[in-house]
Amino acid sequence: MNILLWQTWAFALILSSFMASAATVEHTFLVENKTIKRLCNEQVIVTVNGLYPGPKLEVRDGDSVIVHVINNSPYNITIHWHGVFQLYSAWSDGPEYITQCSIRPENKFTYKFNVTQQEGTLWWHAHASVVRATVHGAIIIQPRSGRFPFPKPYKEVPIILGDWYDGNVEEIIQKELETGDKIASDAFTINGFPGDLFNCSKNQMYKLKVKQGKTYLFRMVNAALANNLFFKIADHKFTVVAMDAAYTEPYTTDIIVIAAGQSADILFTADQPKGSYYMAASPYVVGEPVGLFDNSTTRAVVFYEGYKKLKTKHIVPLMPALPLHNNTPIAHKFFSNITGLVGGPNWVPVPLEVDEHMYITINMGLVPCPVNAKCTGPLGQKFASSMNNESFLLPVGKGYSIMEAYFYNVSGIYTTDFPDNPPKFFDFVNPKIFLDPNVTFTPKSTKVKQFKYNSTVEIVFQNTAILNAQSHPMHLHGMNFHVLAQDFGIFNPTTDKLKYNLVNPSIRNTVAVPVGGWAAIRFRTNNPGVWFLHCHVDDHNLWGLVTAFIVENGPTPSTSLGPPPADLPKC
Ligand SMILES: *[C@@H]1O[C@H](CO)[C@@H](O)[C@H](O)[C@H]1NC(C)=O
Ligand SMILES: *[C@@H]1O[C@H](CO)[C@@H](O)[C@H](O)[C@H]1NC(C)=O
Ligand SMILES: *[C@@H]1O[C@H](CO)[C@@H](O)[C@H](O)[C@H]1NC(C)=O
Ligand SMILES: *[C@@H]1O[C@H](CO)[C@@H](O)[C@H](O)[C@H]1NC(C)=O
Ligand SMILES: *[C@@H]1O[C@H](CO)[C@@H](O)[C@H](O)[C@H]1NC(C)=O
Ligand SMILES: *[C@@H]1O[C@H](CO)[C@@H](O)[C@H](O)[C@H]1NC(C)=O
Ligand SMILES: *[C@@H]1O[C@H](CO)[C@@H](O)[C@H](O)[C@H]1NC(C)=O
Ligand SMILES: *[C@@H]1O[C@H](CO)[C@@H](O)[C@H](O)[C@H]1NC(C)=O
Ligand SMILES: *[C@@H]1O[C@H](CO)[C@@H](O)[C@H](O)[C@H]1NC(C)=O
Ligand SMILES: *[C@@H]1O[C@H](CO)[C@@H](O)[C@H](O)[C@H]1NC(C)=O
Ligand SMILES: [Cu+2]
Repeated sequence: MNILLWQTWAFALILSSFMASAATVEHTFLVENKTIKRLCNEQVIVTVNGLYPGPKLEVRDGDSVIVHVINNSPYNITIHWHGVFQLYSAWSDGPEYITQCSIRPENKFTYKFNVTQQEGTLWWHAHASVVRATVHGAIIIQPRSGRFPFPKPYKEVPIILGDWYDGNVEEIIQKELETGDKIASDAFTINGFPGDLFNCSKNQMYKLKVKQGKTYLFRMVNAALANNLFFKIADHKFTVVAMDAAYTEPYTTDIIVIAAGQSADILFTADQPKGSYYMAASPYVVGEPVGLFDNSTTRAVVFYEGYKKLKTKHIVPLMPALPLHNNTPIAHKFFSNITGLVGGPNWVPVPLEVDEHMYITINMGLVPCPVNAKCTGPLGQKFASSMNNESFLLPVGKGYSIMEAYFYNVSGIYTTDFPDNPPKFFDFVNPKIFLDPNVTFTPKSTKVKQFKYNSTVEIVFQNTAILNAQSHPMHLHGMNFHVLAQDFGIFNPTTDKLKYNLVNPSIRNTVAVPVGGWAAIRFRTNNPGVWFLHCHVDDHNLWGLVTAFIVENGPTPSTSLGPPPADLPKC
């Protein structure tokens, strides 16, 4: 072997052993007030380390993560690591009243977890009230090998989509909960900026400078509180390579549809003539009248290096044509066309034997306005939402989170009788049930479902048309699932099971259940703990469209949940 080759080989060896060893990534998240100006007003918002969007957390698969969260904000907060499995570390998952009580102002808590067999883009966000509106950021998990299952991109670019409320978002949502009504955001944002379609925002626009011919990897997150979004760049195409940090068969498209809570890894090649092009996002919403949702468009600019030299005149970027807000065929095509990368890194085959079947209806609905209160929701009542007609009540003021109550055998916090089926069957998707008083009112409860360790669970989520048919992005903590099929109408077990893709379905943590339709998912309960299941549209979540899955311990100490960390906040 000649000396040069040998050196190269030795260097490669050192590099690969360096690559293979797991590291500890440690950060401090200081949660604090910060005054920033968006639209035409200054607002005090809550940030992590003064940043909006928050700092990106970059790790490699296999790393240990330690994040010291110091709460100097005026609100109770927790942080959730959205999509991170939290294998055997459920105490670090974060949802308030589910796995922990919140970190009160002037208190702190240290989250500790390992990243295990995941690659791609996820995100972190506050998981108490609606603090996440401004407290969120990307989690980027690099492959431990340093190799992607696609050509190495020239650069990686976080694209965080969000929404903005022209006021104090906590107060706005509190008001919404009191009056029982719904309040829409005032703008969407790309990397924190609403863009030049808004007053006072001409200079508040994200700009991405690209080199012609190069390929960029977009680390995209939909962090908006309440909306699914369409995303386009004029004259360009994308190749989706992962969703929710699970690799997909490369999928080429000129539009991205990203539901609230979802994340995506997207290749973007600057293959057009040197110029400037808008990137833009607008809502995908069905079944809601304008006023109840934000129908605005946010935009940013992709600017080719060297373009200014060619053209000295005022530059007007090309604008992509976005679909109308209710274009369901585009959303359905995108979601149903994505398939998993069989045999790729961390691919998991679909479990074929099912132990537990659940059929879960997703309902909007009402609860009665409290006596002496004035409610401005439909029929003068309050909005509520439910699954199988159980509208979830967090165990506020009871002294324990659900997981602490489970771990310490404390009774009176929750019950384990969340139903496997809806209490009554009717024409779920018929628009005539819009305000049918027989079915619109829903009871409140704190019902969860308990599973044996390592059960295979199949859930069919069924959207209904009560109060209006919408697309709900359902998010499960702690475990990814395969999306077997999704379609419109009422799920028919005989005919619709034939549509299941058991070969290469996409693996996700959040599924957008089609409007007036259903989605079937399957997963294995391989992670002991208490796992939140909820709609990622925050008002639906706060109105009760949530439950939790308790996964029992496995047979050995190493497959069991340990005791809570000593610094876990007390209620
Ligand atoms: C943060 O801002 C809120 C809302 O403006 C205010 O009520 C609170 O006093 C501020 N807290 C701190 C610690 O600055
Ligand atoms: C992370 O993995 C290491 C090595 O397997 C283990 O010792 C440690 O307890 C794990 N940490 C957490 C928080 O699960
Ligand atoms: C911008 O300001 C003008 C004048 O105050 C107002 O008429 C218009 O509605 C505003 N546009 C937006 C998008 O807020
Ligand atoms: C939403 O805005 C678009 C223009 O951006 C408009 O064409 C459409 O009619 C609006 N939708 C509604 C329901 O007003
Ligand atoms: C992609 O979507 C279109 C339109 O919904 C559908 O006709 C086609 O079968 C889908 N392809 C795949 C591979 O799912
Ligand atoms: C809770 O109850 C289970 C089953 O009865 C028991 O194994 C466990 O030790 C109890 N845990 C505590 C903390 O008392
Ligand atoms: C509600 O009750 C009325 C009267 O009993 C009945 O006609 C109607 O079909 C019921 N609606 C549903 C959705 O069950
Ligand atoms: C939900 O429960 C309430 C109270 O029992 C009942 O009136 C209503 O019909 C149920 N709704 C549905 C959708 O099952
Ligand atoms: C989980 O169940 C599957 C299928 O029954 C089995 O192959 C696997 O070994 C089990 N895993 C554990 C950790 O028990
Ligand atoms: C903050 O948390 C504490 C303890 O859980 C609770 O007593 C208090 O009501 C919470 N505050 C708010 C505003 O939710
Ligand atoms: Cu929802």
